[in-house]
Formats: sequence, C-alpha cells, structure tokens
Amino acid sequence: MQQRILITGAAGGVGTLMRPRLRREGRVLRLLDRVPPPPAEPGEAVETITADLTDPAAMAEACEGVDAVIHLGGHSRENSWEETLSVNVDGTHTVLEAVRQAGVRRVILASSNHAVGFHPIDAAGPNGLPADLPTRPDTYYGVSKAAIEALGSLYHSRFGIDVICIRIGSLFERPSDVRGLSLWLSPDDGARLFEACLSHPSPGYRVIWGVSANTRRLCSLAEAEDLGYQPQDDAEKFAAEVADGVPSRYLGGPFTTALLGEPN
Ligand code: 15L
Repeated sequence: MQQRILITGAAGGVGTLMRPRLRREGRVLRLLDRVPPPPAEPGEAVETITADLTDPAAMAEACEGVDAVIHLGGHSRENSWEETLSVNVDGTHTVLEAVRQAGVRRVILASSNHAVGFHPIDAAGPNGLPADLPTRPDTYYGVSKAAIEALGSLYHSRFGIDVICIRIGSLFERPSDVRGLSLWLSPDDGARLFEACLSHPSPGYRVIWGVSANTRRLCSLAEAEDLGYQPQDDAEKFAAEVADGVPSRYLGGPFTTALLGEPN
C-alpha cells in the first residue's frame, strides 16, 4: 500500500535537505509551504501545496489521506513575540487539529535545542544530556518549541496520536563553528532519524535529541537509538575547517545572548 507523508515547511532549509532523502518506492511526499515548493522532478512522487500552516481549511485539506505528518513549518529563528506565537504556536495547534480531524495517526514535530538552550553544557555527563531535559528556553523561539512539545503531549494523551518531538541540534550540510561540532545533525542522519520515527511500530509520545554521532556531542543518543536510529556521521571530520564560535556556557550558544524578539 502506498504511504503518503505530509511535510510542512517543505521549502525551508530542513525540508529542502530532507526531500531527496525521504523519497521511497511506495511513498508519496506531500510538500506544503507558503512559498511554492519546487515542482516534482521527473519520476518524483510528490504533491505540492502552497498554503499557510495557520490556515485551518488549507491544513484540513492537506491532511486528507495522509499517514504521517512531519511538521517542520514555522519560524526557525528568533522573531517578535506576536509572530512567534501566531506562526509557531497557533500554527502548530492548527496542524494538530487538522491531524486529529483527518485521523492521521503519527506526527513528528521539529523541536529544537533552543527549547532547553539555557542548560549549562558542563552538566552533560559521559552519556550526554538526556533528551527529556526540562525546558529552559533561550528565546521566544525556544518558548515556542517548548509549547510545541506541550501541544504534542496533549494531542497524544487526549487523542492517542503518536507524537515524536525531535530536539534538533544544528541540521545543516556541515557545521559552521565549534558549537556545531557538538550539535550537528547531518542531513543523512536527519533522514535516518525521520525514517526511524516513521517506522517504529508504536512510539507513543517521545522527546528525543536530533544529533549525529559526534565525537564532541553533548546530547544523549540513547532515546533516539531506542526508536531505531543508527547515526553514521560525526562532525569531527570538519574540525579543522570550522570557524571559531563564540564560547558559551549554555547549549543554546549565541541564542542565549541575542536580543529577545529581534529577528536573528
Ligand atoms: C535552530 O533551532 C534553528 O532553527 C537553526 O537555524 C539553528 O540556529 C539551530 O537551531 C542551532 O542551534 O544551530
């Protein structure tokens, strides 16, 4: 049977990296963004939707006939409180309501290290900071990610939807600074992690870290490995070429000192 996966924010940074990596035989990717996602390449099983995730009618339509949702949409950095609340928090509520009404059984939510950005990095023991670290947001953006996790928990407890929140470290082609050597999630490992989230038979509600098997990692891999994730990349191979980062006591790095509410 064909599997259909809705990806919100599909034209954004993470969505663009995941699109070619989540293609599978027997799978249709339904790509939604407010900027038009690039059209299907020849032979690519995708459907594209240009819509705002804060639009309930559009989200209801987008969730029809879908097996799982990967919710990446929303602001990915600091913004005004009003914007953050409307797009990230209200937007996620709109997505989860559409999921519930359409009877979708699984949602993967893009949370972030910034939900816990004010945890000191020297608290990481040999196994790394656990994935269920209590929230200590470093920005309004981080607050929105904490709220997204709470919304996911609510929709799991009330409606039995499987919800996995991934506290993504730094998902880019390569790490750009020393902090990235600890928090990098390679695009290939990102796809491995999403596949694990999609294929576990019964994940329930979970919060996991999204990082690669970095030599300098600060975050535990155990919770994601428990789901079936087998990371294969290590940021250390970029150590000689990364720029020096601003040293920070905290996981959130530069977000912990950035101006609150100012787009960064
Ligand atoms: C995030 O959550 C952001 O979306 C991304 O732009 C990076 O800043 C990343 O965290 C990070 O901490 O490197």
